[in-house]
Amino acid sequence: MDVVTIGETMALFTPETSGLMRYAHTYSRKFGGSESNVAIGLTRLGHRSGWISRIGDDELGKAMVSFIRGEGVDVSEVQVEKSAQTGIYFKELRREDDVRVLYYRKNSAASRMSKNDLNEEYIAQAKYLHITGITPALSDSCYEMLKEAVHLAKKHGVTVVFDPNLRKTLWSEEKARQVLLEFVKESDIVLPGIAEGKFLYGVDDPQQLGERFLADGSTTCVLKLGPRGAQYFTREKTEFVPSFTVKKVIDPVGSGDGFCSGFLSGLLDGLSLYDAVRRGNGVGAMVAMVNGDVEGLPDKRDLELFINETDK
Ligand code: KDG
Repeated sequence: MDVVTIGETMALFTPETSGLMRYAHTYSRKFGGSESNVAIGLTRLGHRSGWISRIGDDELGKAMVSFIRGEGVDVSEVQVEKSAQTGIYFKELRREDDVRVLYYRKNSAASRMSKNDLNEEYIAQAKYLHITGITPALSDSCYEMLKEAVHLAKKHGVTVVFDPNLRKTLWSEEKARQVLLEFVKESDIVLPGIAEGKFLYGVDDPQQLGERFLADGSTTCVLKLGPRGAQYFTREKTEFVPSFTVKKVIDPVGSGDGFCSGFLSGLLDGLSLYDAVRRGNGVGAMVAMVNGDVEGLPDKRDLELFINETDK
């Protein structure tokens, strides 16, 4: 396995019309979850990924696992929870530049994950463990599980990659700050956005943020700067990597996950950090141009065409 990831995925309903959701009558049903988005992004680019999770014993859960398995992700570590349901979420496309996410996930099947869901050997054989700040916000048992997953990864020399993915609606700001910083300190690579950096350290200057993340222990910090691109920081070097022109943003949700899969794909292929970040930028941009979290994720050929043809 190249990358193992852990987290909740939900059935995703999007109104077929834009505007306030109260006027929507028909919805499309897709699936989305930050961690499985990354896992799918990686298989599209030719890598091997596995996703650890729990689903409800229900039709949406079954369809979700079939879908993710169909994308080539290993789902052998997904458990079925009899006493809770698969979570769902809605993406309300209010206006072109205003997408809102609404969750119906409290006490969901995935929020019941616990340390018992972890198979040490499964984590040990991966090159990277990918985690996000969403999982510890789901429940105390998920928080404990994630800490244990990181402990197992470190024990076996697996590189820990952390995307803070701040979700303010899931927990209090104080708790979020404390727990996210705890995971930052345990991770080898961190992939924050500027807003998350500001939330954690109270500054929004990229250089200062990069230095703060490195001072807290990561060896690499890639700061996502939205449509501008991204800047990476190591102890030796920092470089800004510009993004690609996106003709029209259709749905930016999932772009950060696309970035992460592109970046990890670059590392797995032995690219320089600059080129790995550039690959991340390319995937992130392509995801934003398509409705859905994962529908815009490219295969390698599409990605190369996009990277070579855009901004020539
Ligand atoms: O990054 C995209 C995610 O926000 C989406 O898939 C839903 O995982 C999700 C979450 O918890 O917000």
